[in-house]
Amino acid sequence: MPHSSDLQALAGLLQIPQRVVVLTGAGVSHESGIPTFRGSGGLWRHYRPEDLATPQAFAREPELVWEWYHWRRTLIAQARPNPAHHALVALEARSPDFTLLTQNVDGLHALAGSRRLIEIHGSIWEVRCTVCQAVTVERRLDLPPLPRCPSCGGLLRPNVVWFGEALDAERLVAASEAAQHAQVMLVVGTSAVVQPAASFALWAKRAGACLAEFNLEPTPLTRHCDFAFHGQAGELLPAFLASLASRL
Ligand code: BV8
Ligand code: ZN
Repeated sequence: MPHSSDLQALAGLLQIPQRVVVLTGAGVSHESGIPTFRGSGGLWRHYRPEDLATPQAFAREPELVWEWYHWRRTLIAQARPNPAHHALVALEARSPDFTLLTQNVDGLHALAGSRRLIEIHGSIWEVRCTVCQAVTVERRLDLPPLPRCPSCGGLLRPNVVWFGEALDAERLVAASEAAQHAQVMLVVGTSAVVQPAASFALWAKRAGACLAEFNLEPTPLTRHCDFAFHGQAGELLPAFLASLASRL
């Protein structure tokens, strides 16, 4: 479908309060210095996320998978929210009915101040015991190569959703509910290949939402969008908020 790249027109839509849902991916953290999963300069050595972010990889080589997460945790610990994260906090502040769905596990949306936030793939700052299932926040960067549960000695894993694993049922229901009731849905910095996250945008569209993509490059979602803005989220989103403010 032909889509508009008229930021003013999209801003016009939000003059009356709407149910706004935003779906973000790794692209929104890219300008904070965190590599994306599939873009150029991809995530780590010659591995694909689908090779490492799986229960099978963890069962086979827990040291390698933890080495990847130790590397990412150290990188993310030095990262700060960028203008894209801050623009989404400002959008939440002016939207009475707002939900931010993120595929990112880096915690930067929460750090920026987003509150109506669902981290659908979990958090790199939480660990879960593979034996007693205890979940704890763990921010230390000097963990042993294979961290152990303090209460039962079981092997700890990052408390994130790996490929082949189901999303947390509560979060999945909340996310799909929000998507299906959205009147405007923004999709920011995602290649829209990972499921079921990418489908949230299609469910919103099918339920009548206006769909707007903010991404560096076209994605499989672009053709379903009413608006598509191609560029850096850290520039596009503040410009979008500025056009909203100029209409007050
Ligand atoms: C499940 C957490 C079933 C770990 C991640 C159809 C239906 C259901 C499932 C499937 C299906 N088809 C395939 C599947 C299986 C699989 C899947 O989706 N595979 C893909 C590869 C095809 N899905 C699953 O396994 C999911 N589970 O379905 O379970 C089930 C049900 C019941 C019982 C048992 C099982 C679980 C998927 C979750 C996987 N976990 N992460 C971790 O992070 O360590 S996914 C991983 O990819 C990250 O979370 C990441 O966020 C996510 C998506 O990637 P993106 O965020 O989009 O990042 P990417 O690099 O790809 O793209 C960045 C984009 O930003 C690019 O377009 C780039 O151009 C743009 N960009 C870059 N810089 C900027 C920018 N844009 C703007 N500004 C910039 N500056
Ligand atoms: Zn335990």
